[in-house]
Amino acid sequence: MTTKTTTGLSLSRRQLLQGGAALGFGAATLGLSPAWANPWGQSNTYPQGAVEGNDIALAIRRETLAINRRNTRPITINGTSPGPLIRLREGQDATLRVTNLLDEPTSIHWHGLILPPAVDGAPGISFAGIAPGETFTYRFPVMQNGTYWYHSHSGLQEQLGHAGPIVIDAAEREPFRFDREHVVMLTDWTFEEPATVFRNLKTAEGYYNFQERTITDFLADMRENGFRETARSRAMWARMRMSSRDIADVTGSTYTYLVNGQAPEQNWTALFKPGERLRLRFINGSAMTYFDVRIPGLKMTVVAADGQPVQPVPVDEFRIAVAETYDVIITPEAETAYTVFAESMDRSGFARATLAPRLGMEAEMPERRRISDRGMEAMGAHGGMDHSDMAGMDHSDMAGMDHSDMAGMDHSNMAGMDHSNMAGMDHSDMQDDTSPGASKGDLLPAGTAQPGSQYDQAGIGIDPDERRILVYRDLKAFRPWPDRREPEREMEIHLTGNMERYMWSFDGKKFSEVNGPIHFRKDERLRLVLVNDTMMEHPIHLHGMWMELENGAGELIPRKHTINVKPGERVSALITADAEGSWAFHCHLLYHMDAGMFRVVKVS
Ligand SMILES: [Cu+2]
Repeated sequence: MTTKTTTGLSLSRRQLLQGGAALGFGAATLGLSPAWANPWGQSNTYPQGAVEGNDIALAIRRETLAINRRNTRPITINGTSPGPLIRLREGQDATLRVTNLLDEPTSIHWHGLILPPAVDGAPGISFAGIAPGETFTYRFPVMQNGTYWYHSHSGLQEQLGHAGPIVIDAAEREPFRFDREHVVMLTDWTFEEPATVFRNLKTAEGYYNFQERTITDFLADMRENGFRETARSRAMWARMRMSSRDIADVTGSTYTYLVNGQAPEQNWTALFKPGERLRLRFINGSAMTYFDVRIPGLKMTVVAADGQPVQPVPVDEFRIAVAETYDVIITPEAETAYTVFAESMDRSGFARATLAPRLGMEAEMPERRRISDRGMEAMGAHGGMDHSDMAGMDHSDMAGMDHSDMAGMDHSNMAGMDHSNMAGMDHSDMQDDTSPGASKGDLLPAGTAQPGSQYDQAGIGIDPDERRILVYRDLKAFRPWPDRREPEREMEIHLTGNMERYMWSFDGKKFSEVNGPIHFRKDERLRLVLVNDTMMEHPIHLHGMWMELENGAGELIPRKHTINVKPGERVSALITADAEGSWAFHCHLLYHMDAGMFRVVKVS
């Protein structure tokens, strides 16, 4: 038995640890396993403990635990939720034995890891799932390094806390230095059963959206924009049967936002010595929540995205889509506390932690920002496009719309967009359900930013003039990735949905309605174009292969496992289809995936 486990503590001991003593430097002094130390002698604090070694055992069960000091029944991994940090080493062979102690099937997907399809962990694709009472052994070579995470790929289990962080230590020195590191895993917890949340979403549009505009908002708008403008803008949204506040479909009205399993009042605290370079490994392990992350008083330097090293980008704030990871370096110089503040994108709540030189210190929390409205920019990329996919919308009203209304609106998002290309686009291939997209004669050169993108925008509710905010345009690979071929063909997939009936799909078809997989030819280089025909963000995740985001970085094109597509946006990614087998491809918003925004990609 080579597994070293730091989670095998009695509950009282663990509670003691969570209470504070071990949150910072304590791990070593309390005699915990050296699992904390990585090859360069840095330490990592993560309150749920770590497992490492060549043979790791994980037990999945549902049990009573306190979350935000209230007893509830999450799914735990080795007794904690979120689960322990799994610490691997680039170049090792990993063996992970997962025992299902639930009364239903389960699974673990290793999010962002490149591995054989049989151990990818998406049930019904190349793996049957793990039956109750069964132990499934995942064995794979670890061929990469960086910050990743794991989660259930069965039903809605991820919403019950069946997730945890993965850190893979690099075989060689990484291209940035740091003295100490901390995992910051963000999740959204609800005391409701996930099935109830899903039912609520299906039966009542906007069920969790308690931030509908009020008469007070109306009066405030009127003062700002005048009566005509305000009335028209509201009438327009009403005609489109959408609320400009449908920014998140599940909100702080049911969610408690957690950092490493701790609610804002519990204030998870990580320690530092002034002058140290700290590496924070941010993981968005939420089911549904995008976060805007900042540490008031500190500049953050983004050094990795989705586990992959990028050219350093100094920022004041970054938005992290569901399932993304970002590594940042900070250097707190002062003997003072700092707040790590992660506001949910819709502003309905926040997660919070503290960085401090000593336990018990606290910094002020920044002022909460106002919820923002989705303006017409959400409709931006749709100029000239076929809206027939958007079944729930009545476009007849829009035809009659007085577009002079739009004059007063903020078109800045649209400025970078070239609509001329889109008008001439051929949408005929959208009708084909099994092979969206077809070979096209004139492909734009690889690495250039494609039209319709908003890579220089952070997205709704975030003001780029206020502070320096990370945008996709900033992401440049630390060094060029090996396959620099031009794409041989282009495949276009539309992200589609019907908000009223809570149906989410690709190319207008739910997963249950499609006949077969999307086909990639083995070893082909292809361009995947994602067009978001909906009013919501979708973080799109491809298993088994990287997606290289065509954000204009030329040969330093960055690669990602999850790409956020903003409302109305068109993004493109290059893929080297080198991973033979069947792979999941889906929106990483849990309820969108479950509703049908899911496909199988077959590489053969
Ligand atoms: Cu989605």
